Amino acid sequence: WRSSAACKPWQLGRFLPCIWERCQPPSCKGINTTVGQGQQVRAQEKQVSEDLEMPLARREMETLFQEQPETGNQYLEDALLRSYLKTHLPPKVLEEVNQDLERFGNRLLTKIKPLGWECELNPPVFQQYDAWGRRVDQIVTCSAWRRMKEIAAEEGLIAEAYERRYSNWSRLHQAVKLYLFSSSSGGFSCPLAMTDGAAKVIESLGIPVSLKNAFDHLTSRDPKKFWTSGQWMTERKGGSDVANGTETVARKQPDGTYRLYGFKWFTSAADSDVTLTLARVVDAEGQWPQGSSGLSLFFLKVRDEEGKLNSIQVQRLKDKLGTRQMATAELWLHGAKAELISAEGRGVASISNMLNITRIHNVIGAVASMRRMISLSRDYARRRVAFGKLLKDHALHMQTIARMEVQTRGAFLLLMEIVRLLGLVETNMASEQDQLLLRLLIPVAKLYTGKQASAVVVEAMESFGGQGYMEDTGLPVIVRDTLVLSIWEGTTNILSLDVLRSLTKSQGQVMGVFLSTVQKKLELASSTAKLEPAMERIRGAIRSLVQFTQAAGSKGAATMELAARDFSYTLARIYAGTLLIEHAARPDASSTDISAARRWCNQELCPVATELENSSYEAEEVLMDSALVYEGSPAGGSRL
Ligand code: UCC
Repeated sequence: WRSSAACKPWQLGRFLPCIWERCQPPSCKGINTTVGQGQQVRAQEKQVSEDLEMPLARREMETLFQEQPETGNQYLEDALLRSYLKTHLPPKVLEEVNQDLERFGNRLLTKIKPLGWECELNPPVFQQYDAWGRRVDQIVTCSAWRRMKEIAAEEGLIAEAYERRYSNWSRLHQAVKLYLFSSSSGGFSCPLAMTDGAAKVIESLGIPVSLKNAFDHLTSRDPKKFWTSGQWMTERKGGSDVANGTETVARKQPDGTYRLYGFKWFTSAADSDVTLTLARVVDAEGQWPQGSSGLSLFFLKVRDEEGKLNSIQVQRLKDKLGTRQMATAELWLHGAKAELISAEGRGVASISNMLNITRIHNVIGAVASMRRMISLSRDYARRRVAFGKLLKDHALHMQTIARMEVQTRGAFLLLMEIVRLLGLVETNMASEQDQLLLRLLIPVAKLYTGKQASAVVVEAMESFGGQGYMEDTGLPVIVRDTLVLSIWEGTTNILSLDVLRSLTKSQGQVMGVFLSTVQKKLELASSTAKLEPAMERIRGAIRSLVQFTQAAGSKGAATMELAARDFSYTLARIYAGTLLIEHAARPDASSTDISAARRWCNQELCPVATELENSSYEAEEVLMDSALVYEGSPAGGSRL
């Protein structure tokens, strides 16, 4: 290692690989050194560092290390969250919730975040056979994952919503805790989403006697008692068209229970204790009904009292792009014992109660990942110097982060609005309008925030330069885990069609409620002059939206289906803009609140009207869509 003519790699770039090998200090080659050798090596290293022949590049490396971005107590650092709670919560509730969240923020920082990283480093492993050849189908999870389950119970991450100690604000309190938990949870947010959904289904059934025990476990604060639930919907034919894709059948048993036979292709958090799933009940002739009205909802325990699987075999774990901390499996049901919990043929309608909850959790995950990336990005900008100054002093860099911030603020307020409404519904304080609005806003928010989050986290990753692309920074994990949000729990198009379903089901009433709610919120904000330009843009978008609905109404269902995505985006942008205006009209609003509202409203608020004007929903354009897609494809000729 002594500097010598033969050992100066920087002068011998061409021969670097072989010479560099010879020049490594012994310890670098994995050879242990004795104490004496160690001293010698240190002296030699000193000499090297003083070597005036050391090239500039090498010397600079000594100071090139970047400072790691860090965040503190997430709750204390989230200005929008705190101002929202201060504005909406009654003082007594605010005092207690504030204390709880500050404490939880500290626990997240010091205890939970490291566990989340451990979950990432130790993904679940599938052990199919034991050492003696017996089939065991064990999904082995790490201790940090199991600890997350205990923490979820201790923190009441499900219980909080069902105990209702803060009446209609309990749901919001729970959602805020889940929002803070999400990015540190090591993927444990996923089983919590489904657990919440299962508890909701059971509660909406009136907590039947047979499910009372399960409900108590799912909503328990006792780590020893707490259960998580899965949601087994997706089969081999796909996850969107549940009505035609479900092949699992249910055979009634003499004791009134059922045995399920089928193959579940995509079961998230397969280590859960219980699950809800769909199947077709076999009749006396051995036939089973097809389509949506042939589906019924079942509850089952994954294992029996002795820990043996309930006639279930695990085929394999899924090899996913992200959410690798969480076991997603393919499962064979070979007569799994289950309880029918919906009316026969009402499976989809019943499981919708679960879907609406898990879709809200999806929104929570989307907003949380945007917030996390921006927090890291803004901290990094305070530390990293480039072109002679800190990143935060580069106006273009700040503009980029500020644009992400505005997106995140709009998404956050959408989330708060939904959980506020849900809290009212769950405590029988909601009007019929509130219920309709909630039904509409859940798919709107799910589809819109899923897309926003994907865009924001990728943009935020770029703000770290090459470091953002490095696995060991943890940033790619956030990106990967976020990308699933626009896919699971219903893709963007499926959710857009669900928006239309809510319109049809209510015979258009949801639109009336949407428009009148926006109008009311704007009226309340009208005294704030600085918000007038933003309000005028919302009013203009509403006029265009009304014109669109009138025009589309005369064109029929096919046009509406083609416009579904643009229509849903329009609703999301108008409603989030209105919420930002409402928040900025508070007496103690800041200039940044006003700016966020103004900037949000400066984007195109009614894309569906623009696309209608562009004739995008006309028959010729539909043909052209296919022509564009299939040009040059061997299938093109036959398709066109
Ligand atoms: O399982 C998965 C991954 C789990 C991971 C969860 C973690 C997430 C948390 C993230 C945290 C970070 S992914 C698999 C998820 N699968 C889906 O989301 C399914 C997607 N497909 C759909 O949503 C479809 O639109 C279906 C299945 C709902 C379509 O089924 P149908 O049978 O064709 O629909 P119908 O016939 O229109 O509706 C049947 C009934 C109707 O009620 P009735 O009969 O009274 O008129 C509908 O109004 O169901 C009602 N319904 C709803 N009601 C349908 N959807 C809803 C809804 N969203 N809300 C209320």
